[in-house]
Amino acid sequence: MSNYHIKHLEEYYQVYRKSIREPENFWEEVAEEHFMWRKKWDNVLSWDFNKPEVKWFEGAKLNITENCIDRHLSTRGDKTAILFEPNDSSEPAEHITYKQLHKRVNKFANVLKDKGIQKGDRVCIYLPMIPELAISVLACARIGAIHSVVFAGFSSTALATRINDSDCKMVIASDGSFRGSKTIDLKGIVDDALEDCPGVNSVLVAKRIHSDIPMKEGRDLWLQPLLDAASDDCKAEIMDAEDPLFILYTSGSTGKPKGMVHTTGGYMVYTAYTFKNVFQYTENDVYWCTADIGWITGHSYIVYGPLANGATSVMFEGVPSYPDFGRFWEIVEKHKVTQFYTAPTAIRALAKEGVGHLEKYDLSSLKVLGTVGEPINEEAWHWYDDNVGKKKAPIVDTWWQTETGGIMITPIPFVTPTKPTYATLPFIGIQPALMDENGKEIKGNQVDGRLCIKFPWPSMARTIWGNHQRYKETYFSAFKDKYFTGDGALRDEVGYYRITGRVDDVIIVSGHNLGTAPIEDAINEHPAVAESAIVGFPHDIKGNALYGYVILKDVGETRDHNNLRKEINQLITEQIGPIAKLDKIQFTSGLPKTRSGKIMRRILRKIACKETSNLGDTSTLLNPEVVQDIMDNAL
Ligand code: 7RM
Repeated sequence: MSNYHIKHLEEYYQVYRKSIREPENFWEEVAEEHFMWRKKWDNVLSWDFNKPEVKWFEGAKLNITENCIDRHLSTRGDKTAILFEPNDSSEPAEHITYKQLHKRVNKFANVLKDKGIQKGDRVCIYLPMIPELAISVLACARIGAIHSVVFAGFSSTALATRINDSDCKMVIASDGSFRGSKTIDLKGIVDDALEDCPGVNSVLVAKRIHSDIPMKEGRDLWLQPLLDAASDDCKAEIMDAEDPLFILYTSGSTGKPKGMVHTTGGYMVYTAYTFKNVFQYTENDVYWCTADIGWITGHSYIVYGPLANGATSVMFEGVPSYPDFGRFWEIVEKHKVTQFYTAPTAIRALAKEGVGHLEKYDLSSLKVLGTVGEPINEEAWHWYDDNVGKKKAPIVDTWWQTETGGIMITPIPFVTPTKPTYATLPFIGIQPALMDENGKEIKGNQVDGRLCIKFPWPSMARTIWGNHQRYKETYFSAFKDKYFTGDGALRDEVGYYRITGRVDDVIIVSGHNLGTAPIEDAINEHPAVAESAIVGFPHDIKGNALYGYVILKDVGETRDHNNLRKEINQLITEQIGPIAKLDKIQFTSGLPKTRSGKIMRRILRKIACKETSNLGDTSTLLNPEVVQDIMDNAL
């Protein structure tokens, strides 16, 4: 029996059982049969969630780019690997074949080497969704450099924090980017960030918008002439399975962003295996994930997972609304897209525009639809199913995290019967558990609790860069011997899971995970602000929007409140990015606090959500009188 491609529900249960009973044998077989190793492992798995330490395929040697590129050259050399669709629909799409990708990655890798980048060095990539982004990621992997991609919508302050945290030597950027009708001065943002980054000694700049930008002598270099001069032959660095492949930052509820570290062998095996099954990918399919490579979804399911399977992966530079809300469907028709993977926030935004845009295009190529990033509400699920998939393309609601590296709970299309708003069943090898507040596992069905994972899977993050203690505290301390996801979930009568959202303070706005702490930090920098707290409240399109409670320093502050609101949002834009702007700002005289001084966000959340009939236990409040005041003045 081939375990690699699951085609029936019976087979799913059979393979799932095997993956739980004999995880090592199971993953060893998958790894052995479907990948290219320079040397096989000495040991499949060793683990200890208490330390915590997890190692998969220890002792094995490989290079992930040989698996994603070289091994396809003889069979798929002229097949499109990356299909680049530009922001402007009148600019032609670019089909990059596996052979061309091989050459371009090798050239880029040689440029990196020539500029002094060595195995283990960190390279920050701050690029829009242009081919150079995927190519630079792979070029780093080719030479064993650790890439740290920072989403090119982050501000200079956010970029600088990430560059410094992982001590990046180099930044790869572009002169600017196109986003719909706008152009963005990315290089200017990089220049600002680098004022505070003494460790960066070179910046490679790709030309995208052809703007006349300042280049700093001795630091900044145009990329293209270097690529032109470089050899297209670069031997792949042989890596250990547990060598770091990349760092990707994710924001938490407190403190600075966490640099999640993913390693090479297990990440490759799991992203490739999930990609094949969750999208039922077959040889002539054209797969499109609309995420940005700046997020984990792009790393795992635009670059590594698809390329490891020799797939054609679409990379779209633009936005769903430009030149109009038909753009996604135009692209589906033009490239005959077979699998389409997007986020609930995009689905809601498209649904709001009606079906007129859809009707203009032929979507009959679509076989599988995917969603990821936040819980999908029932209305959006049905809109997607009825109008995009015409009830013929199953929806895979895929639950996973930056930390998990790959998809964890999901239907397998044509295999698992779907159910609106349910991510359904654990993927092969995944052992979920629901826990109660006392740390006991809740068995049986029709229950809800905190979602944990009981056993390691190959693509789990191994640590937080530079802070293993925080890794332990954040993920392995709430529940003994379990990985805690931070999400709540319920399990229905047949064992299907529905993810109900974060139980901590991360708020997901338009699919972006925003920690409350850094946003509050930005607000508090305003000279008139004393203190602030932000919470999420439901929003039709964004899923959640941000509501800020702000205490002004001077009670008699006479300045116009609307001006203050603008200034606060301006500060947030500068420090974090426009995505974190507040939709509502309420000025208040106090915040509900516990005796130990912690803000009771639960109460603020209820007020923001207009659910004030039952505020829950307020007995630990230091200042109950402010609650009524906040309710009376709620927006
Ligand atoms: C892939 C990604 C992770 C958080 C996660 C959840 C939420 C993601 C779903 C979902 C309900 C889903 N990585 N989440 N997918 N909630 N249903 N299908 O999004 O690190 O950026 O976010 O996103 O809360 O913990 S992430």
